[in-house]
Amino acid sequence: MKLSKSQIETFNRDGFLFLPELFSEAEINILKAELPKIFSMDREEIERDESSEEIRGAFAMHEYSTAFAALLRHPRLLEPAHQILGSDVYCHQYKIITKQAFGHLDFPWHQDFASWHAHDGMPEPKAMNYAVFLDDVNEFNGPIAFIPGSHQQGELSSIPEALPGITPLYTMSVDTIKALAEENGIVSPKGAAGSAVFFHSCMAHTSAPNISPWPRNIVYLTCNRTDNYIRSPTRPHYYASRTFEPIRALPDNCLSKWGHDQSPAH
Ligand SMILES: O=C(O)CCC(=O)C(=O)O
Repeated sequence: MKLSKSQIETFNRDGFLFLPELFSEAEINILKAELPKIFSMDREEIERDESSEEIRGAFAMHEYSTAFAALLRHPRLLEPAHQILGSDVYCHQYKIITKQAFGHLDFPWHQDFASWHAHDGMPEPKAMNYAVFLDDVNEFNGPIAFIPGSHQQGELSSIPEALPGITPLYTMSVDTIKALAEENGIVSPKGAAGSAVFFHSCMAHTSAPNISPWPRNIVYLTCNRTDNYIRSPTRPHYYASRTFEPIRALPDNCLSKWGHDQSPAH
C-alpha cells in the first residue's frame, strides 16, 4: 500500500497520519485472539505492574507469536515506512501497550527519540512508529494525544523519569508542552479497532489512564532506517533490537494466510 503525495505532506507537516480502519475486523480478530495466550506467558518480555499484577504490555511479540510476526512484515505498514523514511528499515522495538479497563497506566509527555537516543544510542531521529488499534479507541479509554507539528522542533529538552516497571522515560517539562500546545493545540486520533496512526520519532505525545470499562490495546512498531542503527544499547534486546536486517514485506493477505499457524512469517 502506497501513501498518496498529500498523505506524505500531512505526515511531514503534522508529524502524524491517521488511517481509519487500515485493517479489517477479521484481521484484527486474528491478532486479538493471541492476547490471552501472550499475557499469560511467563516471559521477561511480558510487562506487569509489580504490586497489582496489572498487565502493561508485551515486547518483541514476533519472537513468540506467528500472527504478530506477520503484522511486523505487513506491506500496509512497511511500504509507507519506506516512503516516509526513504530507505530500508528494521524493527527497533515492537510492543503492545495495554490499558486495562479502569487501569492505572499512563505516559507523561515525551518524544520517543529522546529515550532511544539516550538509552540505545540511536544517532538521529530517522525512525518512526506505527500504532495499530486492537480495540476501539475513544476519549475515555486512554487515547494517545499529540501536539501536531512538534516533531519539526527536533529533539527538545527532557529528563529521565523513573516510572514503575518501565526503564526511565525521558519526559518533557510543562513549560515546553505549554509553549508547543499554545502554538499548535493538542489532538487525539480516535477510531475503530483496525485504525492506525503513523507518527514521527520527535512527536510530543502523552496518554492518560483508562477511566472506562473498555480495554485499550495498541500495537506499536518502531521502524528505524538501517543506516541509523543503534550504536550503544544499554537495554535488553526486546526494548532495543540488535538485529538490523531490513524488514521484507509479506503479501497483503499475510494475516489471514499465516496468522494462525507456523509460517514464513518467521
Ligand atoms: O500507548 C500509549 O498510551 C502511549 C505509549 C507511549 O507513548 C510509548 O510507549 O512511548
